[in-house]
Amino acid sequence: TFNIKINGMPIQAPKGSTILEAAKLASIDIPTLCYLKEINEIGACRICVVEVKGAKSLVASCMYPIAEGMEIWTNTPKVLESRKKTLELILSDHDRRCLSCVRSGSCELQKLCNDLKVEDEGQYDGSRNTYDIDYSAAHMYRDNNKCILCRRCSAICENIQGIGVIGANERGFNTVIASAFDMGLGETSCVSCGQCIAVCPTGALAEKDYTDEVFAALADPDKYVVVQTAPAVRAALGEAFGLPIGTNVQGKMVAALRRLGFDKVFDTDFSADLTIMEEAHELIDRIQNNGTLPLITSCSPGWIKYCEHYYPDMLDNLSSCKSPQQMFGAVTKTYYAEKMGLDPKKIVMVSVMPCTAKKFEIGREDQDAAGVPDVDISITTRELARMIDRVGLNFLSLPDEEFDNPLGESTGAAVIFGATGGVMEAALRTAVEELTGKELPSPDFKEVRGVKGIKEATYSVAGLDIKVAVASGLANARELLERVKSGEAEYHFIEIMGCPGGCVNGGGQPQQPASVRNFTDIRDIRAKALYKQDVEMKIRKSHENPAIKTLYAEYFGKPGSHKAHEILHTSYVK
Ligand code: HC1
Repeated sequence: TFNIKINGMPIQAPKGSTILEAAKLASIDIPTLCYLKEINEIGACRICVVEVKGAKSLVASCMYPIAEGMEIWTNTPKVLESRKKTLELILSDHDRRCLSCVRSGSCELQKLCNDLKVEDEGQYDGSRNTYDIDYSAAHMYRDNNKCILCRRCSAICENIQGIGVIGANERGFNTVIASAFDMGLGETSCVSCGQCIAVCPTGALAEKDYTDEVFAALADPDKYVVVQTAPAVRAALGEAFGLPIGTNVQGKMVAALRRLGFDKVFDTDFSADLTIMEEAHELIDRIQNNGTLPLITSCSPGWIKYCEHYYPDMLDNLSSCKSPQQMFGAVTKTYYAEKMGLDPKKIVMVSVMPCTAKKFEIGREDQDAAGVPDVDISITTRELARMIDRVGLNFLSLPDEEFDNPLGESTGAAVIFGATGGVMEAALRTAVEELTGKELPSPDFKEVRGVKGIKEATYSVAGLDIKVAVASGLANARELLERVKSGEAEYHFIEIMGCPGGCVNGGGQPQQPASVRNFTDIRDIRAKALYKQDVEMKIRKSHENPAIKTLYAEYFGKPGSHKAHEILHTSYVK
């Protein structure tokens, strides 16, 4: 450790710490704007400046390493004035219609302006850049009038997702974050993961909001409006209402949806179990019948689009299973509609997802088992939070309620889908029992858990070494796929999730500011909420879900049947 002084107070901090990190140890939050740990470490915005004894000018604390005996001041008039001036300069070229902004209340720029006592937003008004809003993508819009050029979005797109469809064009005052040749985002090979939205500090990037369409459906007496909620939503929705990260709010979420007026409140976890039935069957079939291996999971639509764009030669490796979101819609509009005597055309299937790519997925081809789209509207966790606020539901004081049945019944295997490695573990719980014909001594496959970008394991099952790998985040996916293509690694089964850490860290989850993200692994904490629920559930294997057993007995026959293929499987675009 080094001995340093911050604001005259002696502290010790580990060697290699930055001033920002050392200050945190002394309970001082130095404000940041561009800096995002391991994602955007460019020291450019100058909000985090501090004084260091002996340094000629203020230094950027996010990048500046501490040294033995260093003396630092984080709160002098010079420091505070500098930060304030930086904010005033940002505001001089910023759309300041904050009241109607989607990020009002969660905007990091707004909070900094308040904290640093910016009183005159127009202090440095002069020339302004104005931009058309880019609505070309299916899942989001880009409003450069609210962009502060922090580059978090382009950094996560390039460094973490390995895609790089947005970046800085032009120079100086004309600098603008855009795609190559100023194409609309919808014309690029953007995969709709929404990670750029998750890290944007302002309202420059946001999902397309479909809450009005949901309210309209709910108000229409001719429509039967069914909602499904993804595994990861329950692990993060509470954050939008001030609850600690990692609070599982399943019960209150169900209560809120019921009070919003949905006719049925169901759970995507049900169809996650169904996915496992189909995918485990597909895996065993490919292993036993020399099918294309490795089999790769197909539930993450960002990953699917990435595979179509960047690895078209591996499309045969993809599972043909629709994602649980889509299977849910397909089962609702076929089996459930028939059972309940409902006209599928009158059912409005709404999904609540941690994901922005799900908005794109609902419009894909071959996702219409009943002749109408399997899913009609997909909203993010954030949009659901907005709906709850709009109708004045006091989320925190709602009771805990249960999902409706039968499509609300699920298992521990399904709920862990929301974390990286969860689909793999759920599939193994079923596939191994199927292959051995014996009950597993424990349903846990802990080797595939955790936030590491690439995980590998080998399991000896019925005389066969089954090799598996799990990747999350698309740069990690690329690394893994390159190893497979070069022959350096061989697997039977691979799980890929588009977002780093899996759906818990999806692009549609409540945004956490840099002040939290830089010091907390939100992926890990949210995932823990799901693994905790798994352990607490009575049934932890998909093939033991009684509602799934009934569904096969009454409708599909067995996994991989002709009818299952027609309704639950899909195809990809080469
Ligand atoms: Fe996911 Fe999935 S786990 S993709 O991460 O397979 O979005 O949560 O709903 O469809 O079940 C997301 C989460 C989600 C699907 C499931």
